[in-house]
Amino acid sequence: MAHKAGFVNIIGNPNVGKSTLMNAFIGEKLSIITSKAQTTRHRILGIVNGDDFQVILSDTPGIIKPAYELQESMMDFVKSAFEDADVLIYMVEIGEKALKDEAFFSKITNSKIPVILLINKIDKSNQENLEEQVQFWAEKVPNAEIYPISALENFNIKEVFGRLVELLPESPAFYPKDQLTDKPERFFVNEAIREKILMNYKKEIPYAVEVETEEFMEDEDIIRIRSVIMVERDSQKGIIIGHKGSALKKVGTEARKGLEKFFGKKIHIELYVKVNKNWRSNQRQLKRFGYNK
Ligand code: GDP
Ligand code: K
Ligand code: MG
Repeated sequence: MAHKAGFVNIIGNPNVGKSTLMNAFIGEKLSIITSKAQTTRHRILGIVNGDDFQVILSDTPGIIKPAYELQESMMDFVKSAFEDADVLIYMVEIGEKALKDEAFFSKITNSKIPVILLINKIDKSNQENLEEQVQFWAEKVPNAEIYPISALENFNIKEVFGRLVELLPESPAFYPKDQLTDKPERFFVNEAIREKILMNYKKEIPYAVEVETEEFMEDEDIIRIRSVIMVERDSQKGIIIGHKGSALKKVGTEARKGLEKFFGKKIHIELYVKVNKNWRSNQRQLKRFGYNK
């Protein structure tokens, strides 16, 4: 059989389950997942390799109306997902209504590349409800093939993946067959820490945080990591650290456990907090953190 390879881009509203789907396809936790919108900030490639295929998936931030510069570059990642895809996955969740952003929505309905529309979280729905949803989306996006799935419970994931491979063009692989992602190890460290920050602090705090890993030293049986948690204001620094350092310590412990699973090695992690005034609105800082092309 001829070799197939190509790019599959996943787009959709915040929190519909895009990152969960990407991880389900890959079988690894590449993308961080929380119940909060804007958990995913970058475009992350996940590569699934087989003897006769290479599927390059990209997980993107959810579709939002940008309110500050960080969000603008997050939306650039989403827009670029239309440009280089062989297949587009448009993900919605059960009960969702069509996008309010007409211009963006028409990009999907007028797409020249094949669109697979996934209705996710069907574990939360009944049959009648589901049939209604399929009907609704079939009318809204007539150019799409529709599949109900549960990314969380791995329902219909294999079937959808098989269809993706069918839709890809004949092509040699784009990446070495043992490569899982385009992002460096430090990126996953930053993300693991940011995930714990999203889970441990309320309101605006997680959105004001960026993580930078200054040291990543891998020995035979341990990885030594030092990372800085950047916030926008002094008041946020105190909140992150918490009473006698307890909050920061909790983040460190939880991130360490996640990273030990991810890397399959013992981890030593050192965290500290720094104020980087208004980094979210500063072009130079955003560039430094990898948000600008
Ligand atoms: P994203 O913002 O689109 O990347 O969504 P995430 O993958 O971060 O998931 C958002 C939330 O939805 C998380 O709490 C997930 O556990 C949850 N979720 C994702 N897929 C499913 C699913 O199939 N069923 C249910 N019940 N929850 C899901
Ligand atoms: K999320
Ligand atoms: Mg996500």
